[in-house]
Amino acid sequence: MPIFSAPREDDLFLGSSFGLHSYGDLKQFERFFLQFLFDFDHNFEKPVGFLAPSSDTLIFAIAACWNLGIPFVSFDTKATSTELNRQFEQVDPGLIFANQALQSKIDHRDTIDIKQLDLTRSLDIDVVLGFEAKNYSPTTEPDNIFGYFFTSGTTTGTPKIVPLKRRQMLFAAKSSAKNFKPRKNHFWLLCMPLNHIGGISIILRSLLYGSAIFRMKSFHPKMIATFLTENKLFQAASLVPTMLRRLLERSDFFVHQNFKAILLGGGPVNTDLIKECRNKGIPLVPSYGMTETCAQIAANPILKPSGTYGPLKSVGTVFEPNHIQIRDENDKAASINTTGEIWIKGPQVFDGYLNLDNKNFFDEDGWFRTGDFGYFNAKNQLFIDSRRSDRIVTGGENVSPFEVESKLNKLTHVKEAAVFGITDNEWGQKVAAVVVTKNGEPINSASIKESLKQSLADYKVPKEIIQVDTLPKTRTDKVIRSKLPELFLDQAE
Ligand code: S0N
Ligand code: MG
Ligand code: MG
Repeated sequence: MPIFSAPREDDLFLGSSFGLHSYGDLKQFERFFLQFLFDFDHNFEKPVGFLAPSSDTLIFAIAACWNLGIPFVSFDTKATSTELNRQFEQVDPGLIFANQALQSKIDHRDTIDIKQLDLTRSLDIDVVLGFEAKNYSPTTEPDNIFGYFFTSGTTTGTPKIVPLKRRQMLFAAKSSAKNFKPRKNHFWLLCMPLNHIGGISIILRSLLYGSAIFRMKSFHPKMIATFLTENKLFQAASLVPTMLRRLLERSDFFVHQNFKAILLGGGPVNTDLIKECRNKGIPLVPSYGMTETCAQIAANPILKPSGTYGPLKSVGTVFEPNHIQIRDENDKAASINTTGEIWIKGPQVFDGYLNLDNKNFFDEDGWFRTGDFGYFNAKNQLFIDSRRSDRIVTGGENVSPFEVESKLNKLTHVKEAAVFGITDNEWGQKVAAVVVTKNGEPINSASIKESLKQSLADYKVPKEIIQVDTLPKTRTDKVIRSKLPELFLDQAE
């Protein structure tokens, strides 16, 4: 059943060149999808895999997985063949639906061209936008896995896998909806890739609340500026800080008076960007969250027209009944306005990484240790001071320095290497490496980068490679990563 018919052309810039697509009947798609899985003998004990850029088909397939209770795993299309094949080993998808251009990255596994699920083949399309809102009960298979997500690695550089359960996702979607109140017929802009929780949770919110998704194939600042400024149907957008910066660089970027919020997440944000939004009347909602918490777990409130802004640097208050505890170095609760490590517990927090000893990540009372540092003020507003030094956040992507180091160390002329993040205007942080070569042989940065690109997604490849004589180390011969920026920053470009 269509929920509402297509908006008029002058309401929305209809036309395929704008990346606006119509949605058909999800129920019909679900039957088609399920039949497909049976025909291909999918082993329902295993997740369904997707390796494809954002598309309507992928959105429908993920929505169908939720409705049918089938776990899925969506892989990073930017990952190299080496990375992907290792990830396939780790999660073992039963079937992989892949975009044709990406199939060559997959070794020894059956793949199906995702085009075969194409809506135009499976659906008799009536132009409809959005899903039918459905009140999902948290008691529907609450402990089943919704999906598996990859996050940056362990000390060995292998990515960690976060299994997220249906009840956790449901809780997270409901928490964020209390703030956003997504409504039918309103668009949520989806311009993030569909392998991270930030993009995928838009689909779930839409399924729950019937808000429509306006999907863009890739991040296109000019188009987004036009849409959000001129179109009254847009209500929300999820962005990472790099995307927001690119939008603010445009003099024509404003938002329509109906527009409610840009949900900003995926990494620290420069306060200049927040100030600029405030000056331009762009409602920005900085938040704090991660894959392990099914997206945001704290966020600023959506500002009412008469409201006053909260503190510039705060990521808002925690979504109840989740809890955040700030602990000092003795593991005791830190006092107000005192920085300590952030621990989290609550219904939208995951239960542990797949196939890892989770004792390192949870305490005996079930609190999850984030590795991030921050504090609360007297009004329970959360501030993030510093993110963990074993994770670089670049353009919203998490990079494990260990993973990059392990690849650098494999290069024949490299004696040892250390990888760290440098503050950067465009990316928030950019990946940098310091390298000690055998016999002090001079390095060729371009060729090192080229070699690394064979095995690492390009956003992980250091943008700066600095040759040094020695690395700062502890007495037990461990590199002191936190010292790297201060020691080598002036040698970076
Ligand atoms: C920022 C993006 C769009 C940049 O990609 P772009 O411009 O398309 O790059 P390319 O054209 O592919 O490449 C051009 C050059 O730029 C380099 N490059 C690309 N990306 C990066 C990067 N991230 N860092 C560093 N360099 C990058 C390429 O290497 C290439 O260089 P050369 O030519 O030298 O090879 C893109 O990166 C992007 O889409 N980022 C977002 C990813 C994302 O979704 N992150 C969110 C992850 N976090 C979460 O999901 C949890 C938080 C969360 O849930 C959330 C997050 C945001 C908003 C809301 C929420 C929520 O709580 O709901
Ligand atoms: Mg691009
Ligand atoms: Mg590239």
